[in-house]
Amino acid sequence: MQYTNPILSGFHPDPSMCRVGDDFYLVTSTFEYFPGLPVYHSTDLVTWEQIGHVLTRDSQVKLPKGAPNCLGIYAPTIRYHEGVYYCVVTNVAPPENINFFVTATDPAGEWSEPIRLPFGGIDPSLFFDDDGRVYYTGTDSGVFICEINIETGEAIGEKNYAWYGTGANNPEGPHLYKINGYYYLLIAEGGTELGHMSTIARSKNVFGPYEACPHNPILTNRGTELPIKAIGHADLFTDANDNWWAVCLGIRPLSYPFRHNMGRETMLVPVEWENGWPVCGNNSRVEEKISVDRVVASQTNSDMIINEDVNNSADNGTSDGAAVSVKQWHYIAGSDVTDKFNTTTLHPSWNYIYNPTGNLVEPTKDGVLLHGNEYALNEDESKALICRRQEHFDFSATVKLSLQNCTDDGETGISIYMNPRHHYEAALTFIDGMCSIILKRQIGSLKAVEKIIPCADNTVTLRLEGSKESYRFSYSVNGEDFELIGEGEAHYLTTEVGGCFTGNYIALYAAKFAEARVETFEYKKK
Ligand code: 6LW
Repeated sequence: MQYTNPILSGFHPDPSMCRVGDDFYLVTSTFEYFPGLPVYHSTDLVTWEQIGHVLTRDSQVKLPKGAPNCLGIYAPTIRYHEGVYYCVVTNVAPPENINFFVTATDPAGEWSEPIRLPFGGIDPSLFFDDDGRVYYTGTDSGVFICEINIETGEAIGEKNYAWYGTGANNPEGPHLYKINGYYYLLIAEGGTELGHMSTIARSKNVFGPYEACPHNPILTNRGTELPIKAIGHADLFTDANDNWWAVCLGIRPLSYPFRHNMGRETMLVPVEWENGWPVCGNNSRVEEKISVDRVVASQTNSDMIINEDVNNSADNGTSDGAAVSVKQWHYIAGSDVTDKFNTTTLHPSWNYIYNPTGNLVEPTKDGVLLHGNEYALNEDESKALICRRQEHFDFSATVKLSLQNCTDDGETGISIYMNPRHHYEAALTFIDGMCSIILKRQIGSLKAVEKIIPCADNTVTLRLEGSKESYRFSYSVNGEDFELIGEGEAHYLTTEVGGCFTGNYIALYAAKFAEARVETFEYKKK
């Protein structure tokens, strides 16, 4: 088997995996984006199909405002036990951290209402022991383990601080496993930046004492020349042929000095066992190109579609209006997308920032209507905005939109968006009664309108192109011939400059009471 890391490119941090038969299910953190926690399915570990989201309703989660601080939905864990999928997660919503789990019999959804857990901190995980007991692991002042009642979420007994790691900062992200009679506690250490790593310890007793692996860290790329950096926050699992694997996060910097714009991405690492300890990747290193003598699935030609009657809305933005199959409705991560916006549901790769409120975004059979509210793009509020991850360094994103109604500072456009304080956009607006295309950039407190181009028509096609060096904006009035509007440096829209735990999104928006209609959108990797 040969594959290339990341297996999920763009903003997909803190991966957690479970397998049922030949089917792998993976979830990643989403912070302020809604719906929360995309669920990906694969049978080969390389092609990942988004089959839904875990957190789709206000009754499950209320995302706190506060970007660009790191709030909202952190580090989930997905597990399967006796016919039920469990997803446990933290909503970092000051003044409290709400830890809860939801369940589903089909990982595509719907997932249940939350069951609240009596713990603070972050990075929850569940472990179902073979004697029927269930243990919660989490992180506050250290990594702790506590038995819980899985029906009610209540703690049974005390929290036990099990292991503080090997001495690096931020021991966190624990996952507990039982393998050949030992409890293994896998954690992340070193912080989620360049010093990131995974370490492991084991014990015959669930509450310890835990003995550290003699070759910790079992996963890290710190201090190496390898192109993937900041490897850590891993989850171990097996395939149906009993091969061991880990998923973990890592970053791909744009250049030196190391800055990354696509957030933390999901990597896949083969794992072998030696003397009762896991050996991950190439002696704990994670490479981009991996070739391993393994067969993942127990059967060939397994069907990617796991539930034919889910998402009966074969009401797919990618269709030409003809009936489409469930398979088309689903989204293969990292693939090109053409969205004609001719349905009343949005393609699953679109997100909102925060829980959607009111009727700011209205998908119709004739385009998505964006009803701008009083807020500008740089305000930390719910806005008339839909966005999708930047999944490749080199891409083009093309949108046809029309500005239908607008007050003085209203606008509609396409943005490359890290957070409310860091974004570049090309937009349509009215200036002195004249429709105009503008190029705006904001980097922290620096804000500029860099270009104003009068435009005879209120319908225009805007194109955003990304590369490791720059984001370029161009426009077309006939949809074919494009003229450059301007460009901005990629490295100012990076986590190291102005971000936190997320990666860049491509956003379509209307702001300051502008009314707009988005007709088509196309994302292509180059
Ligand atoms: C997560 C922590 C981490 O809770 O980053 O990389 C935090 N590891 O475990 C946010 O993703």
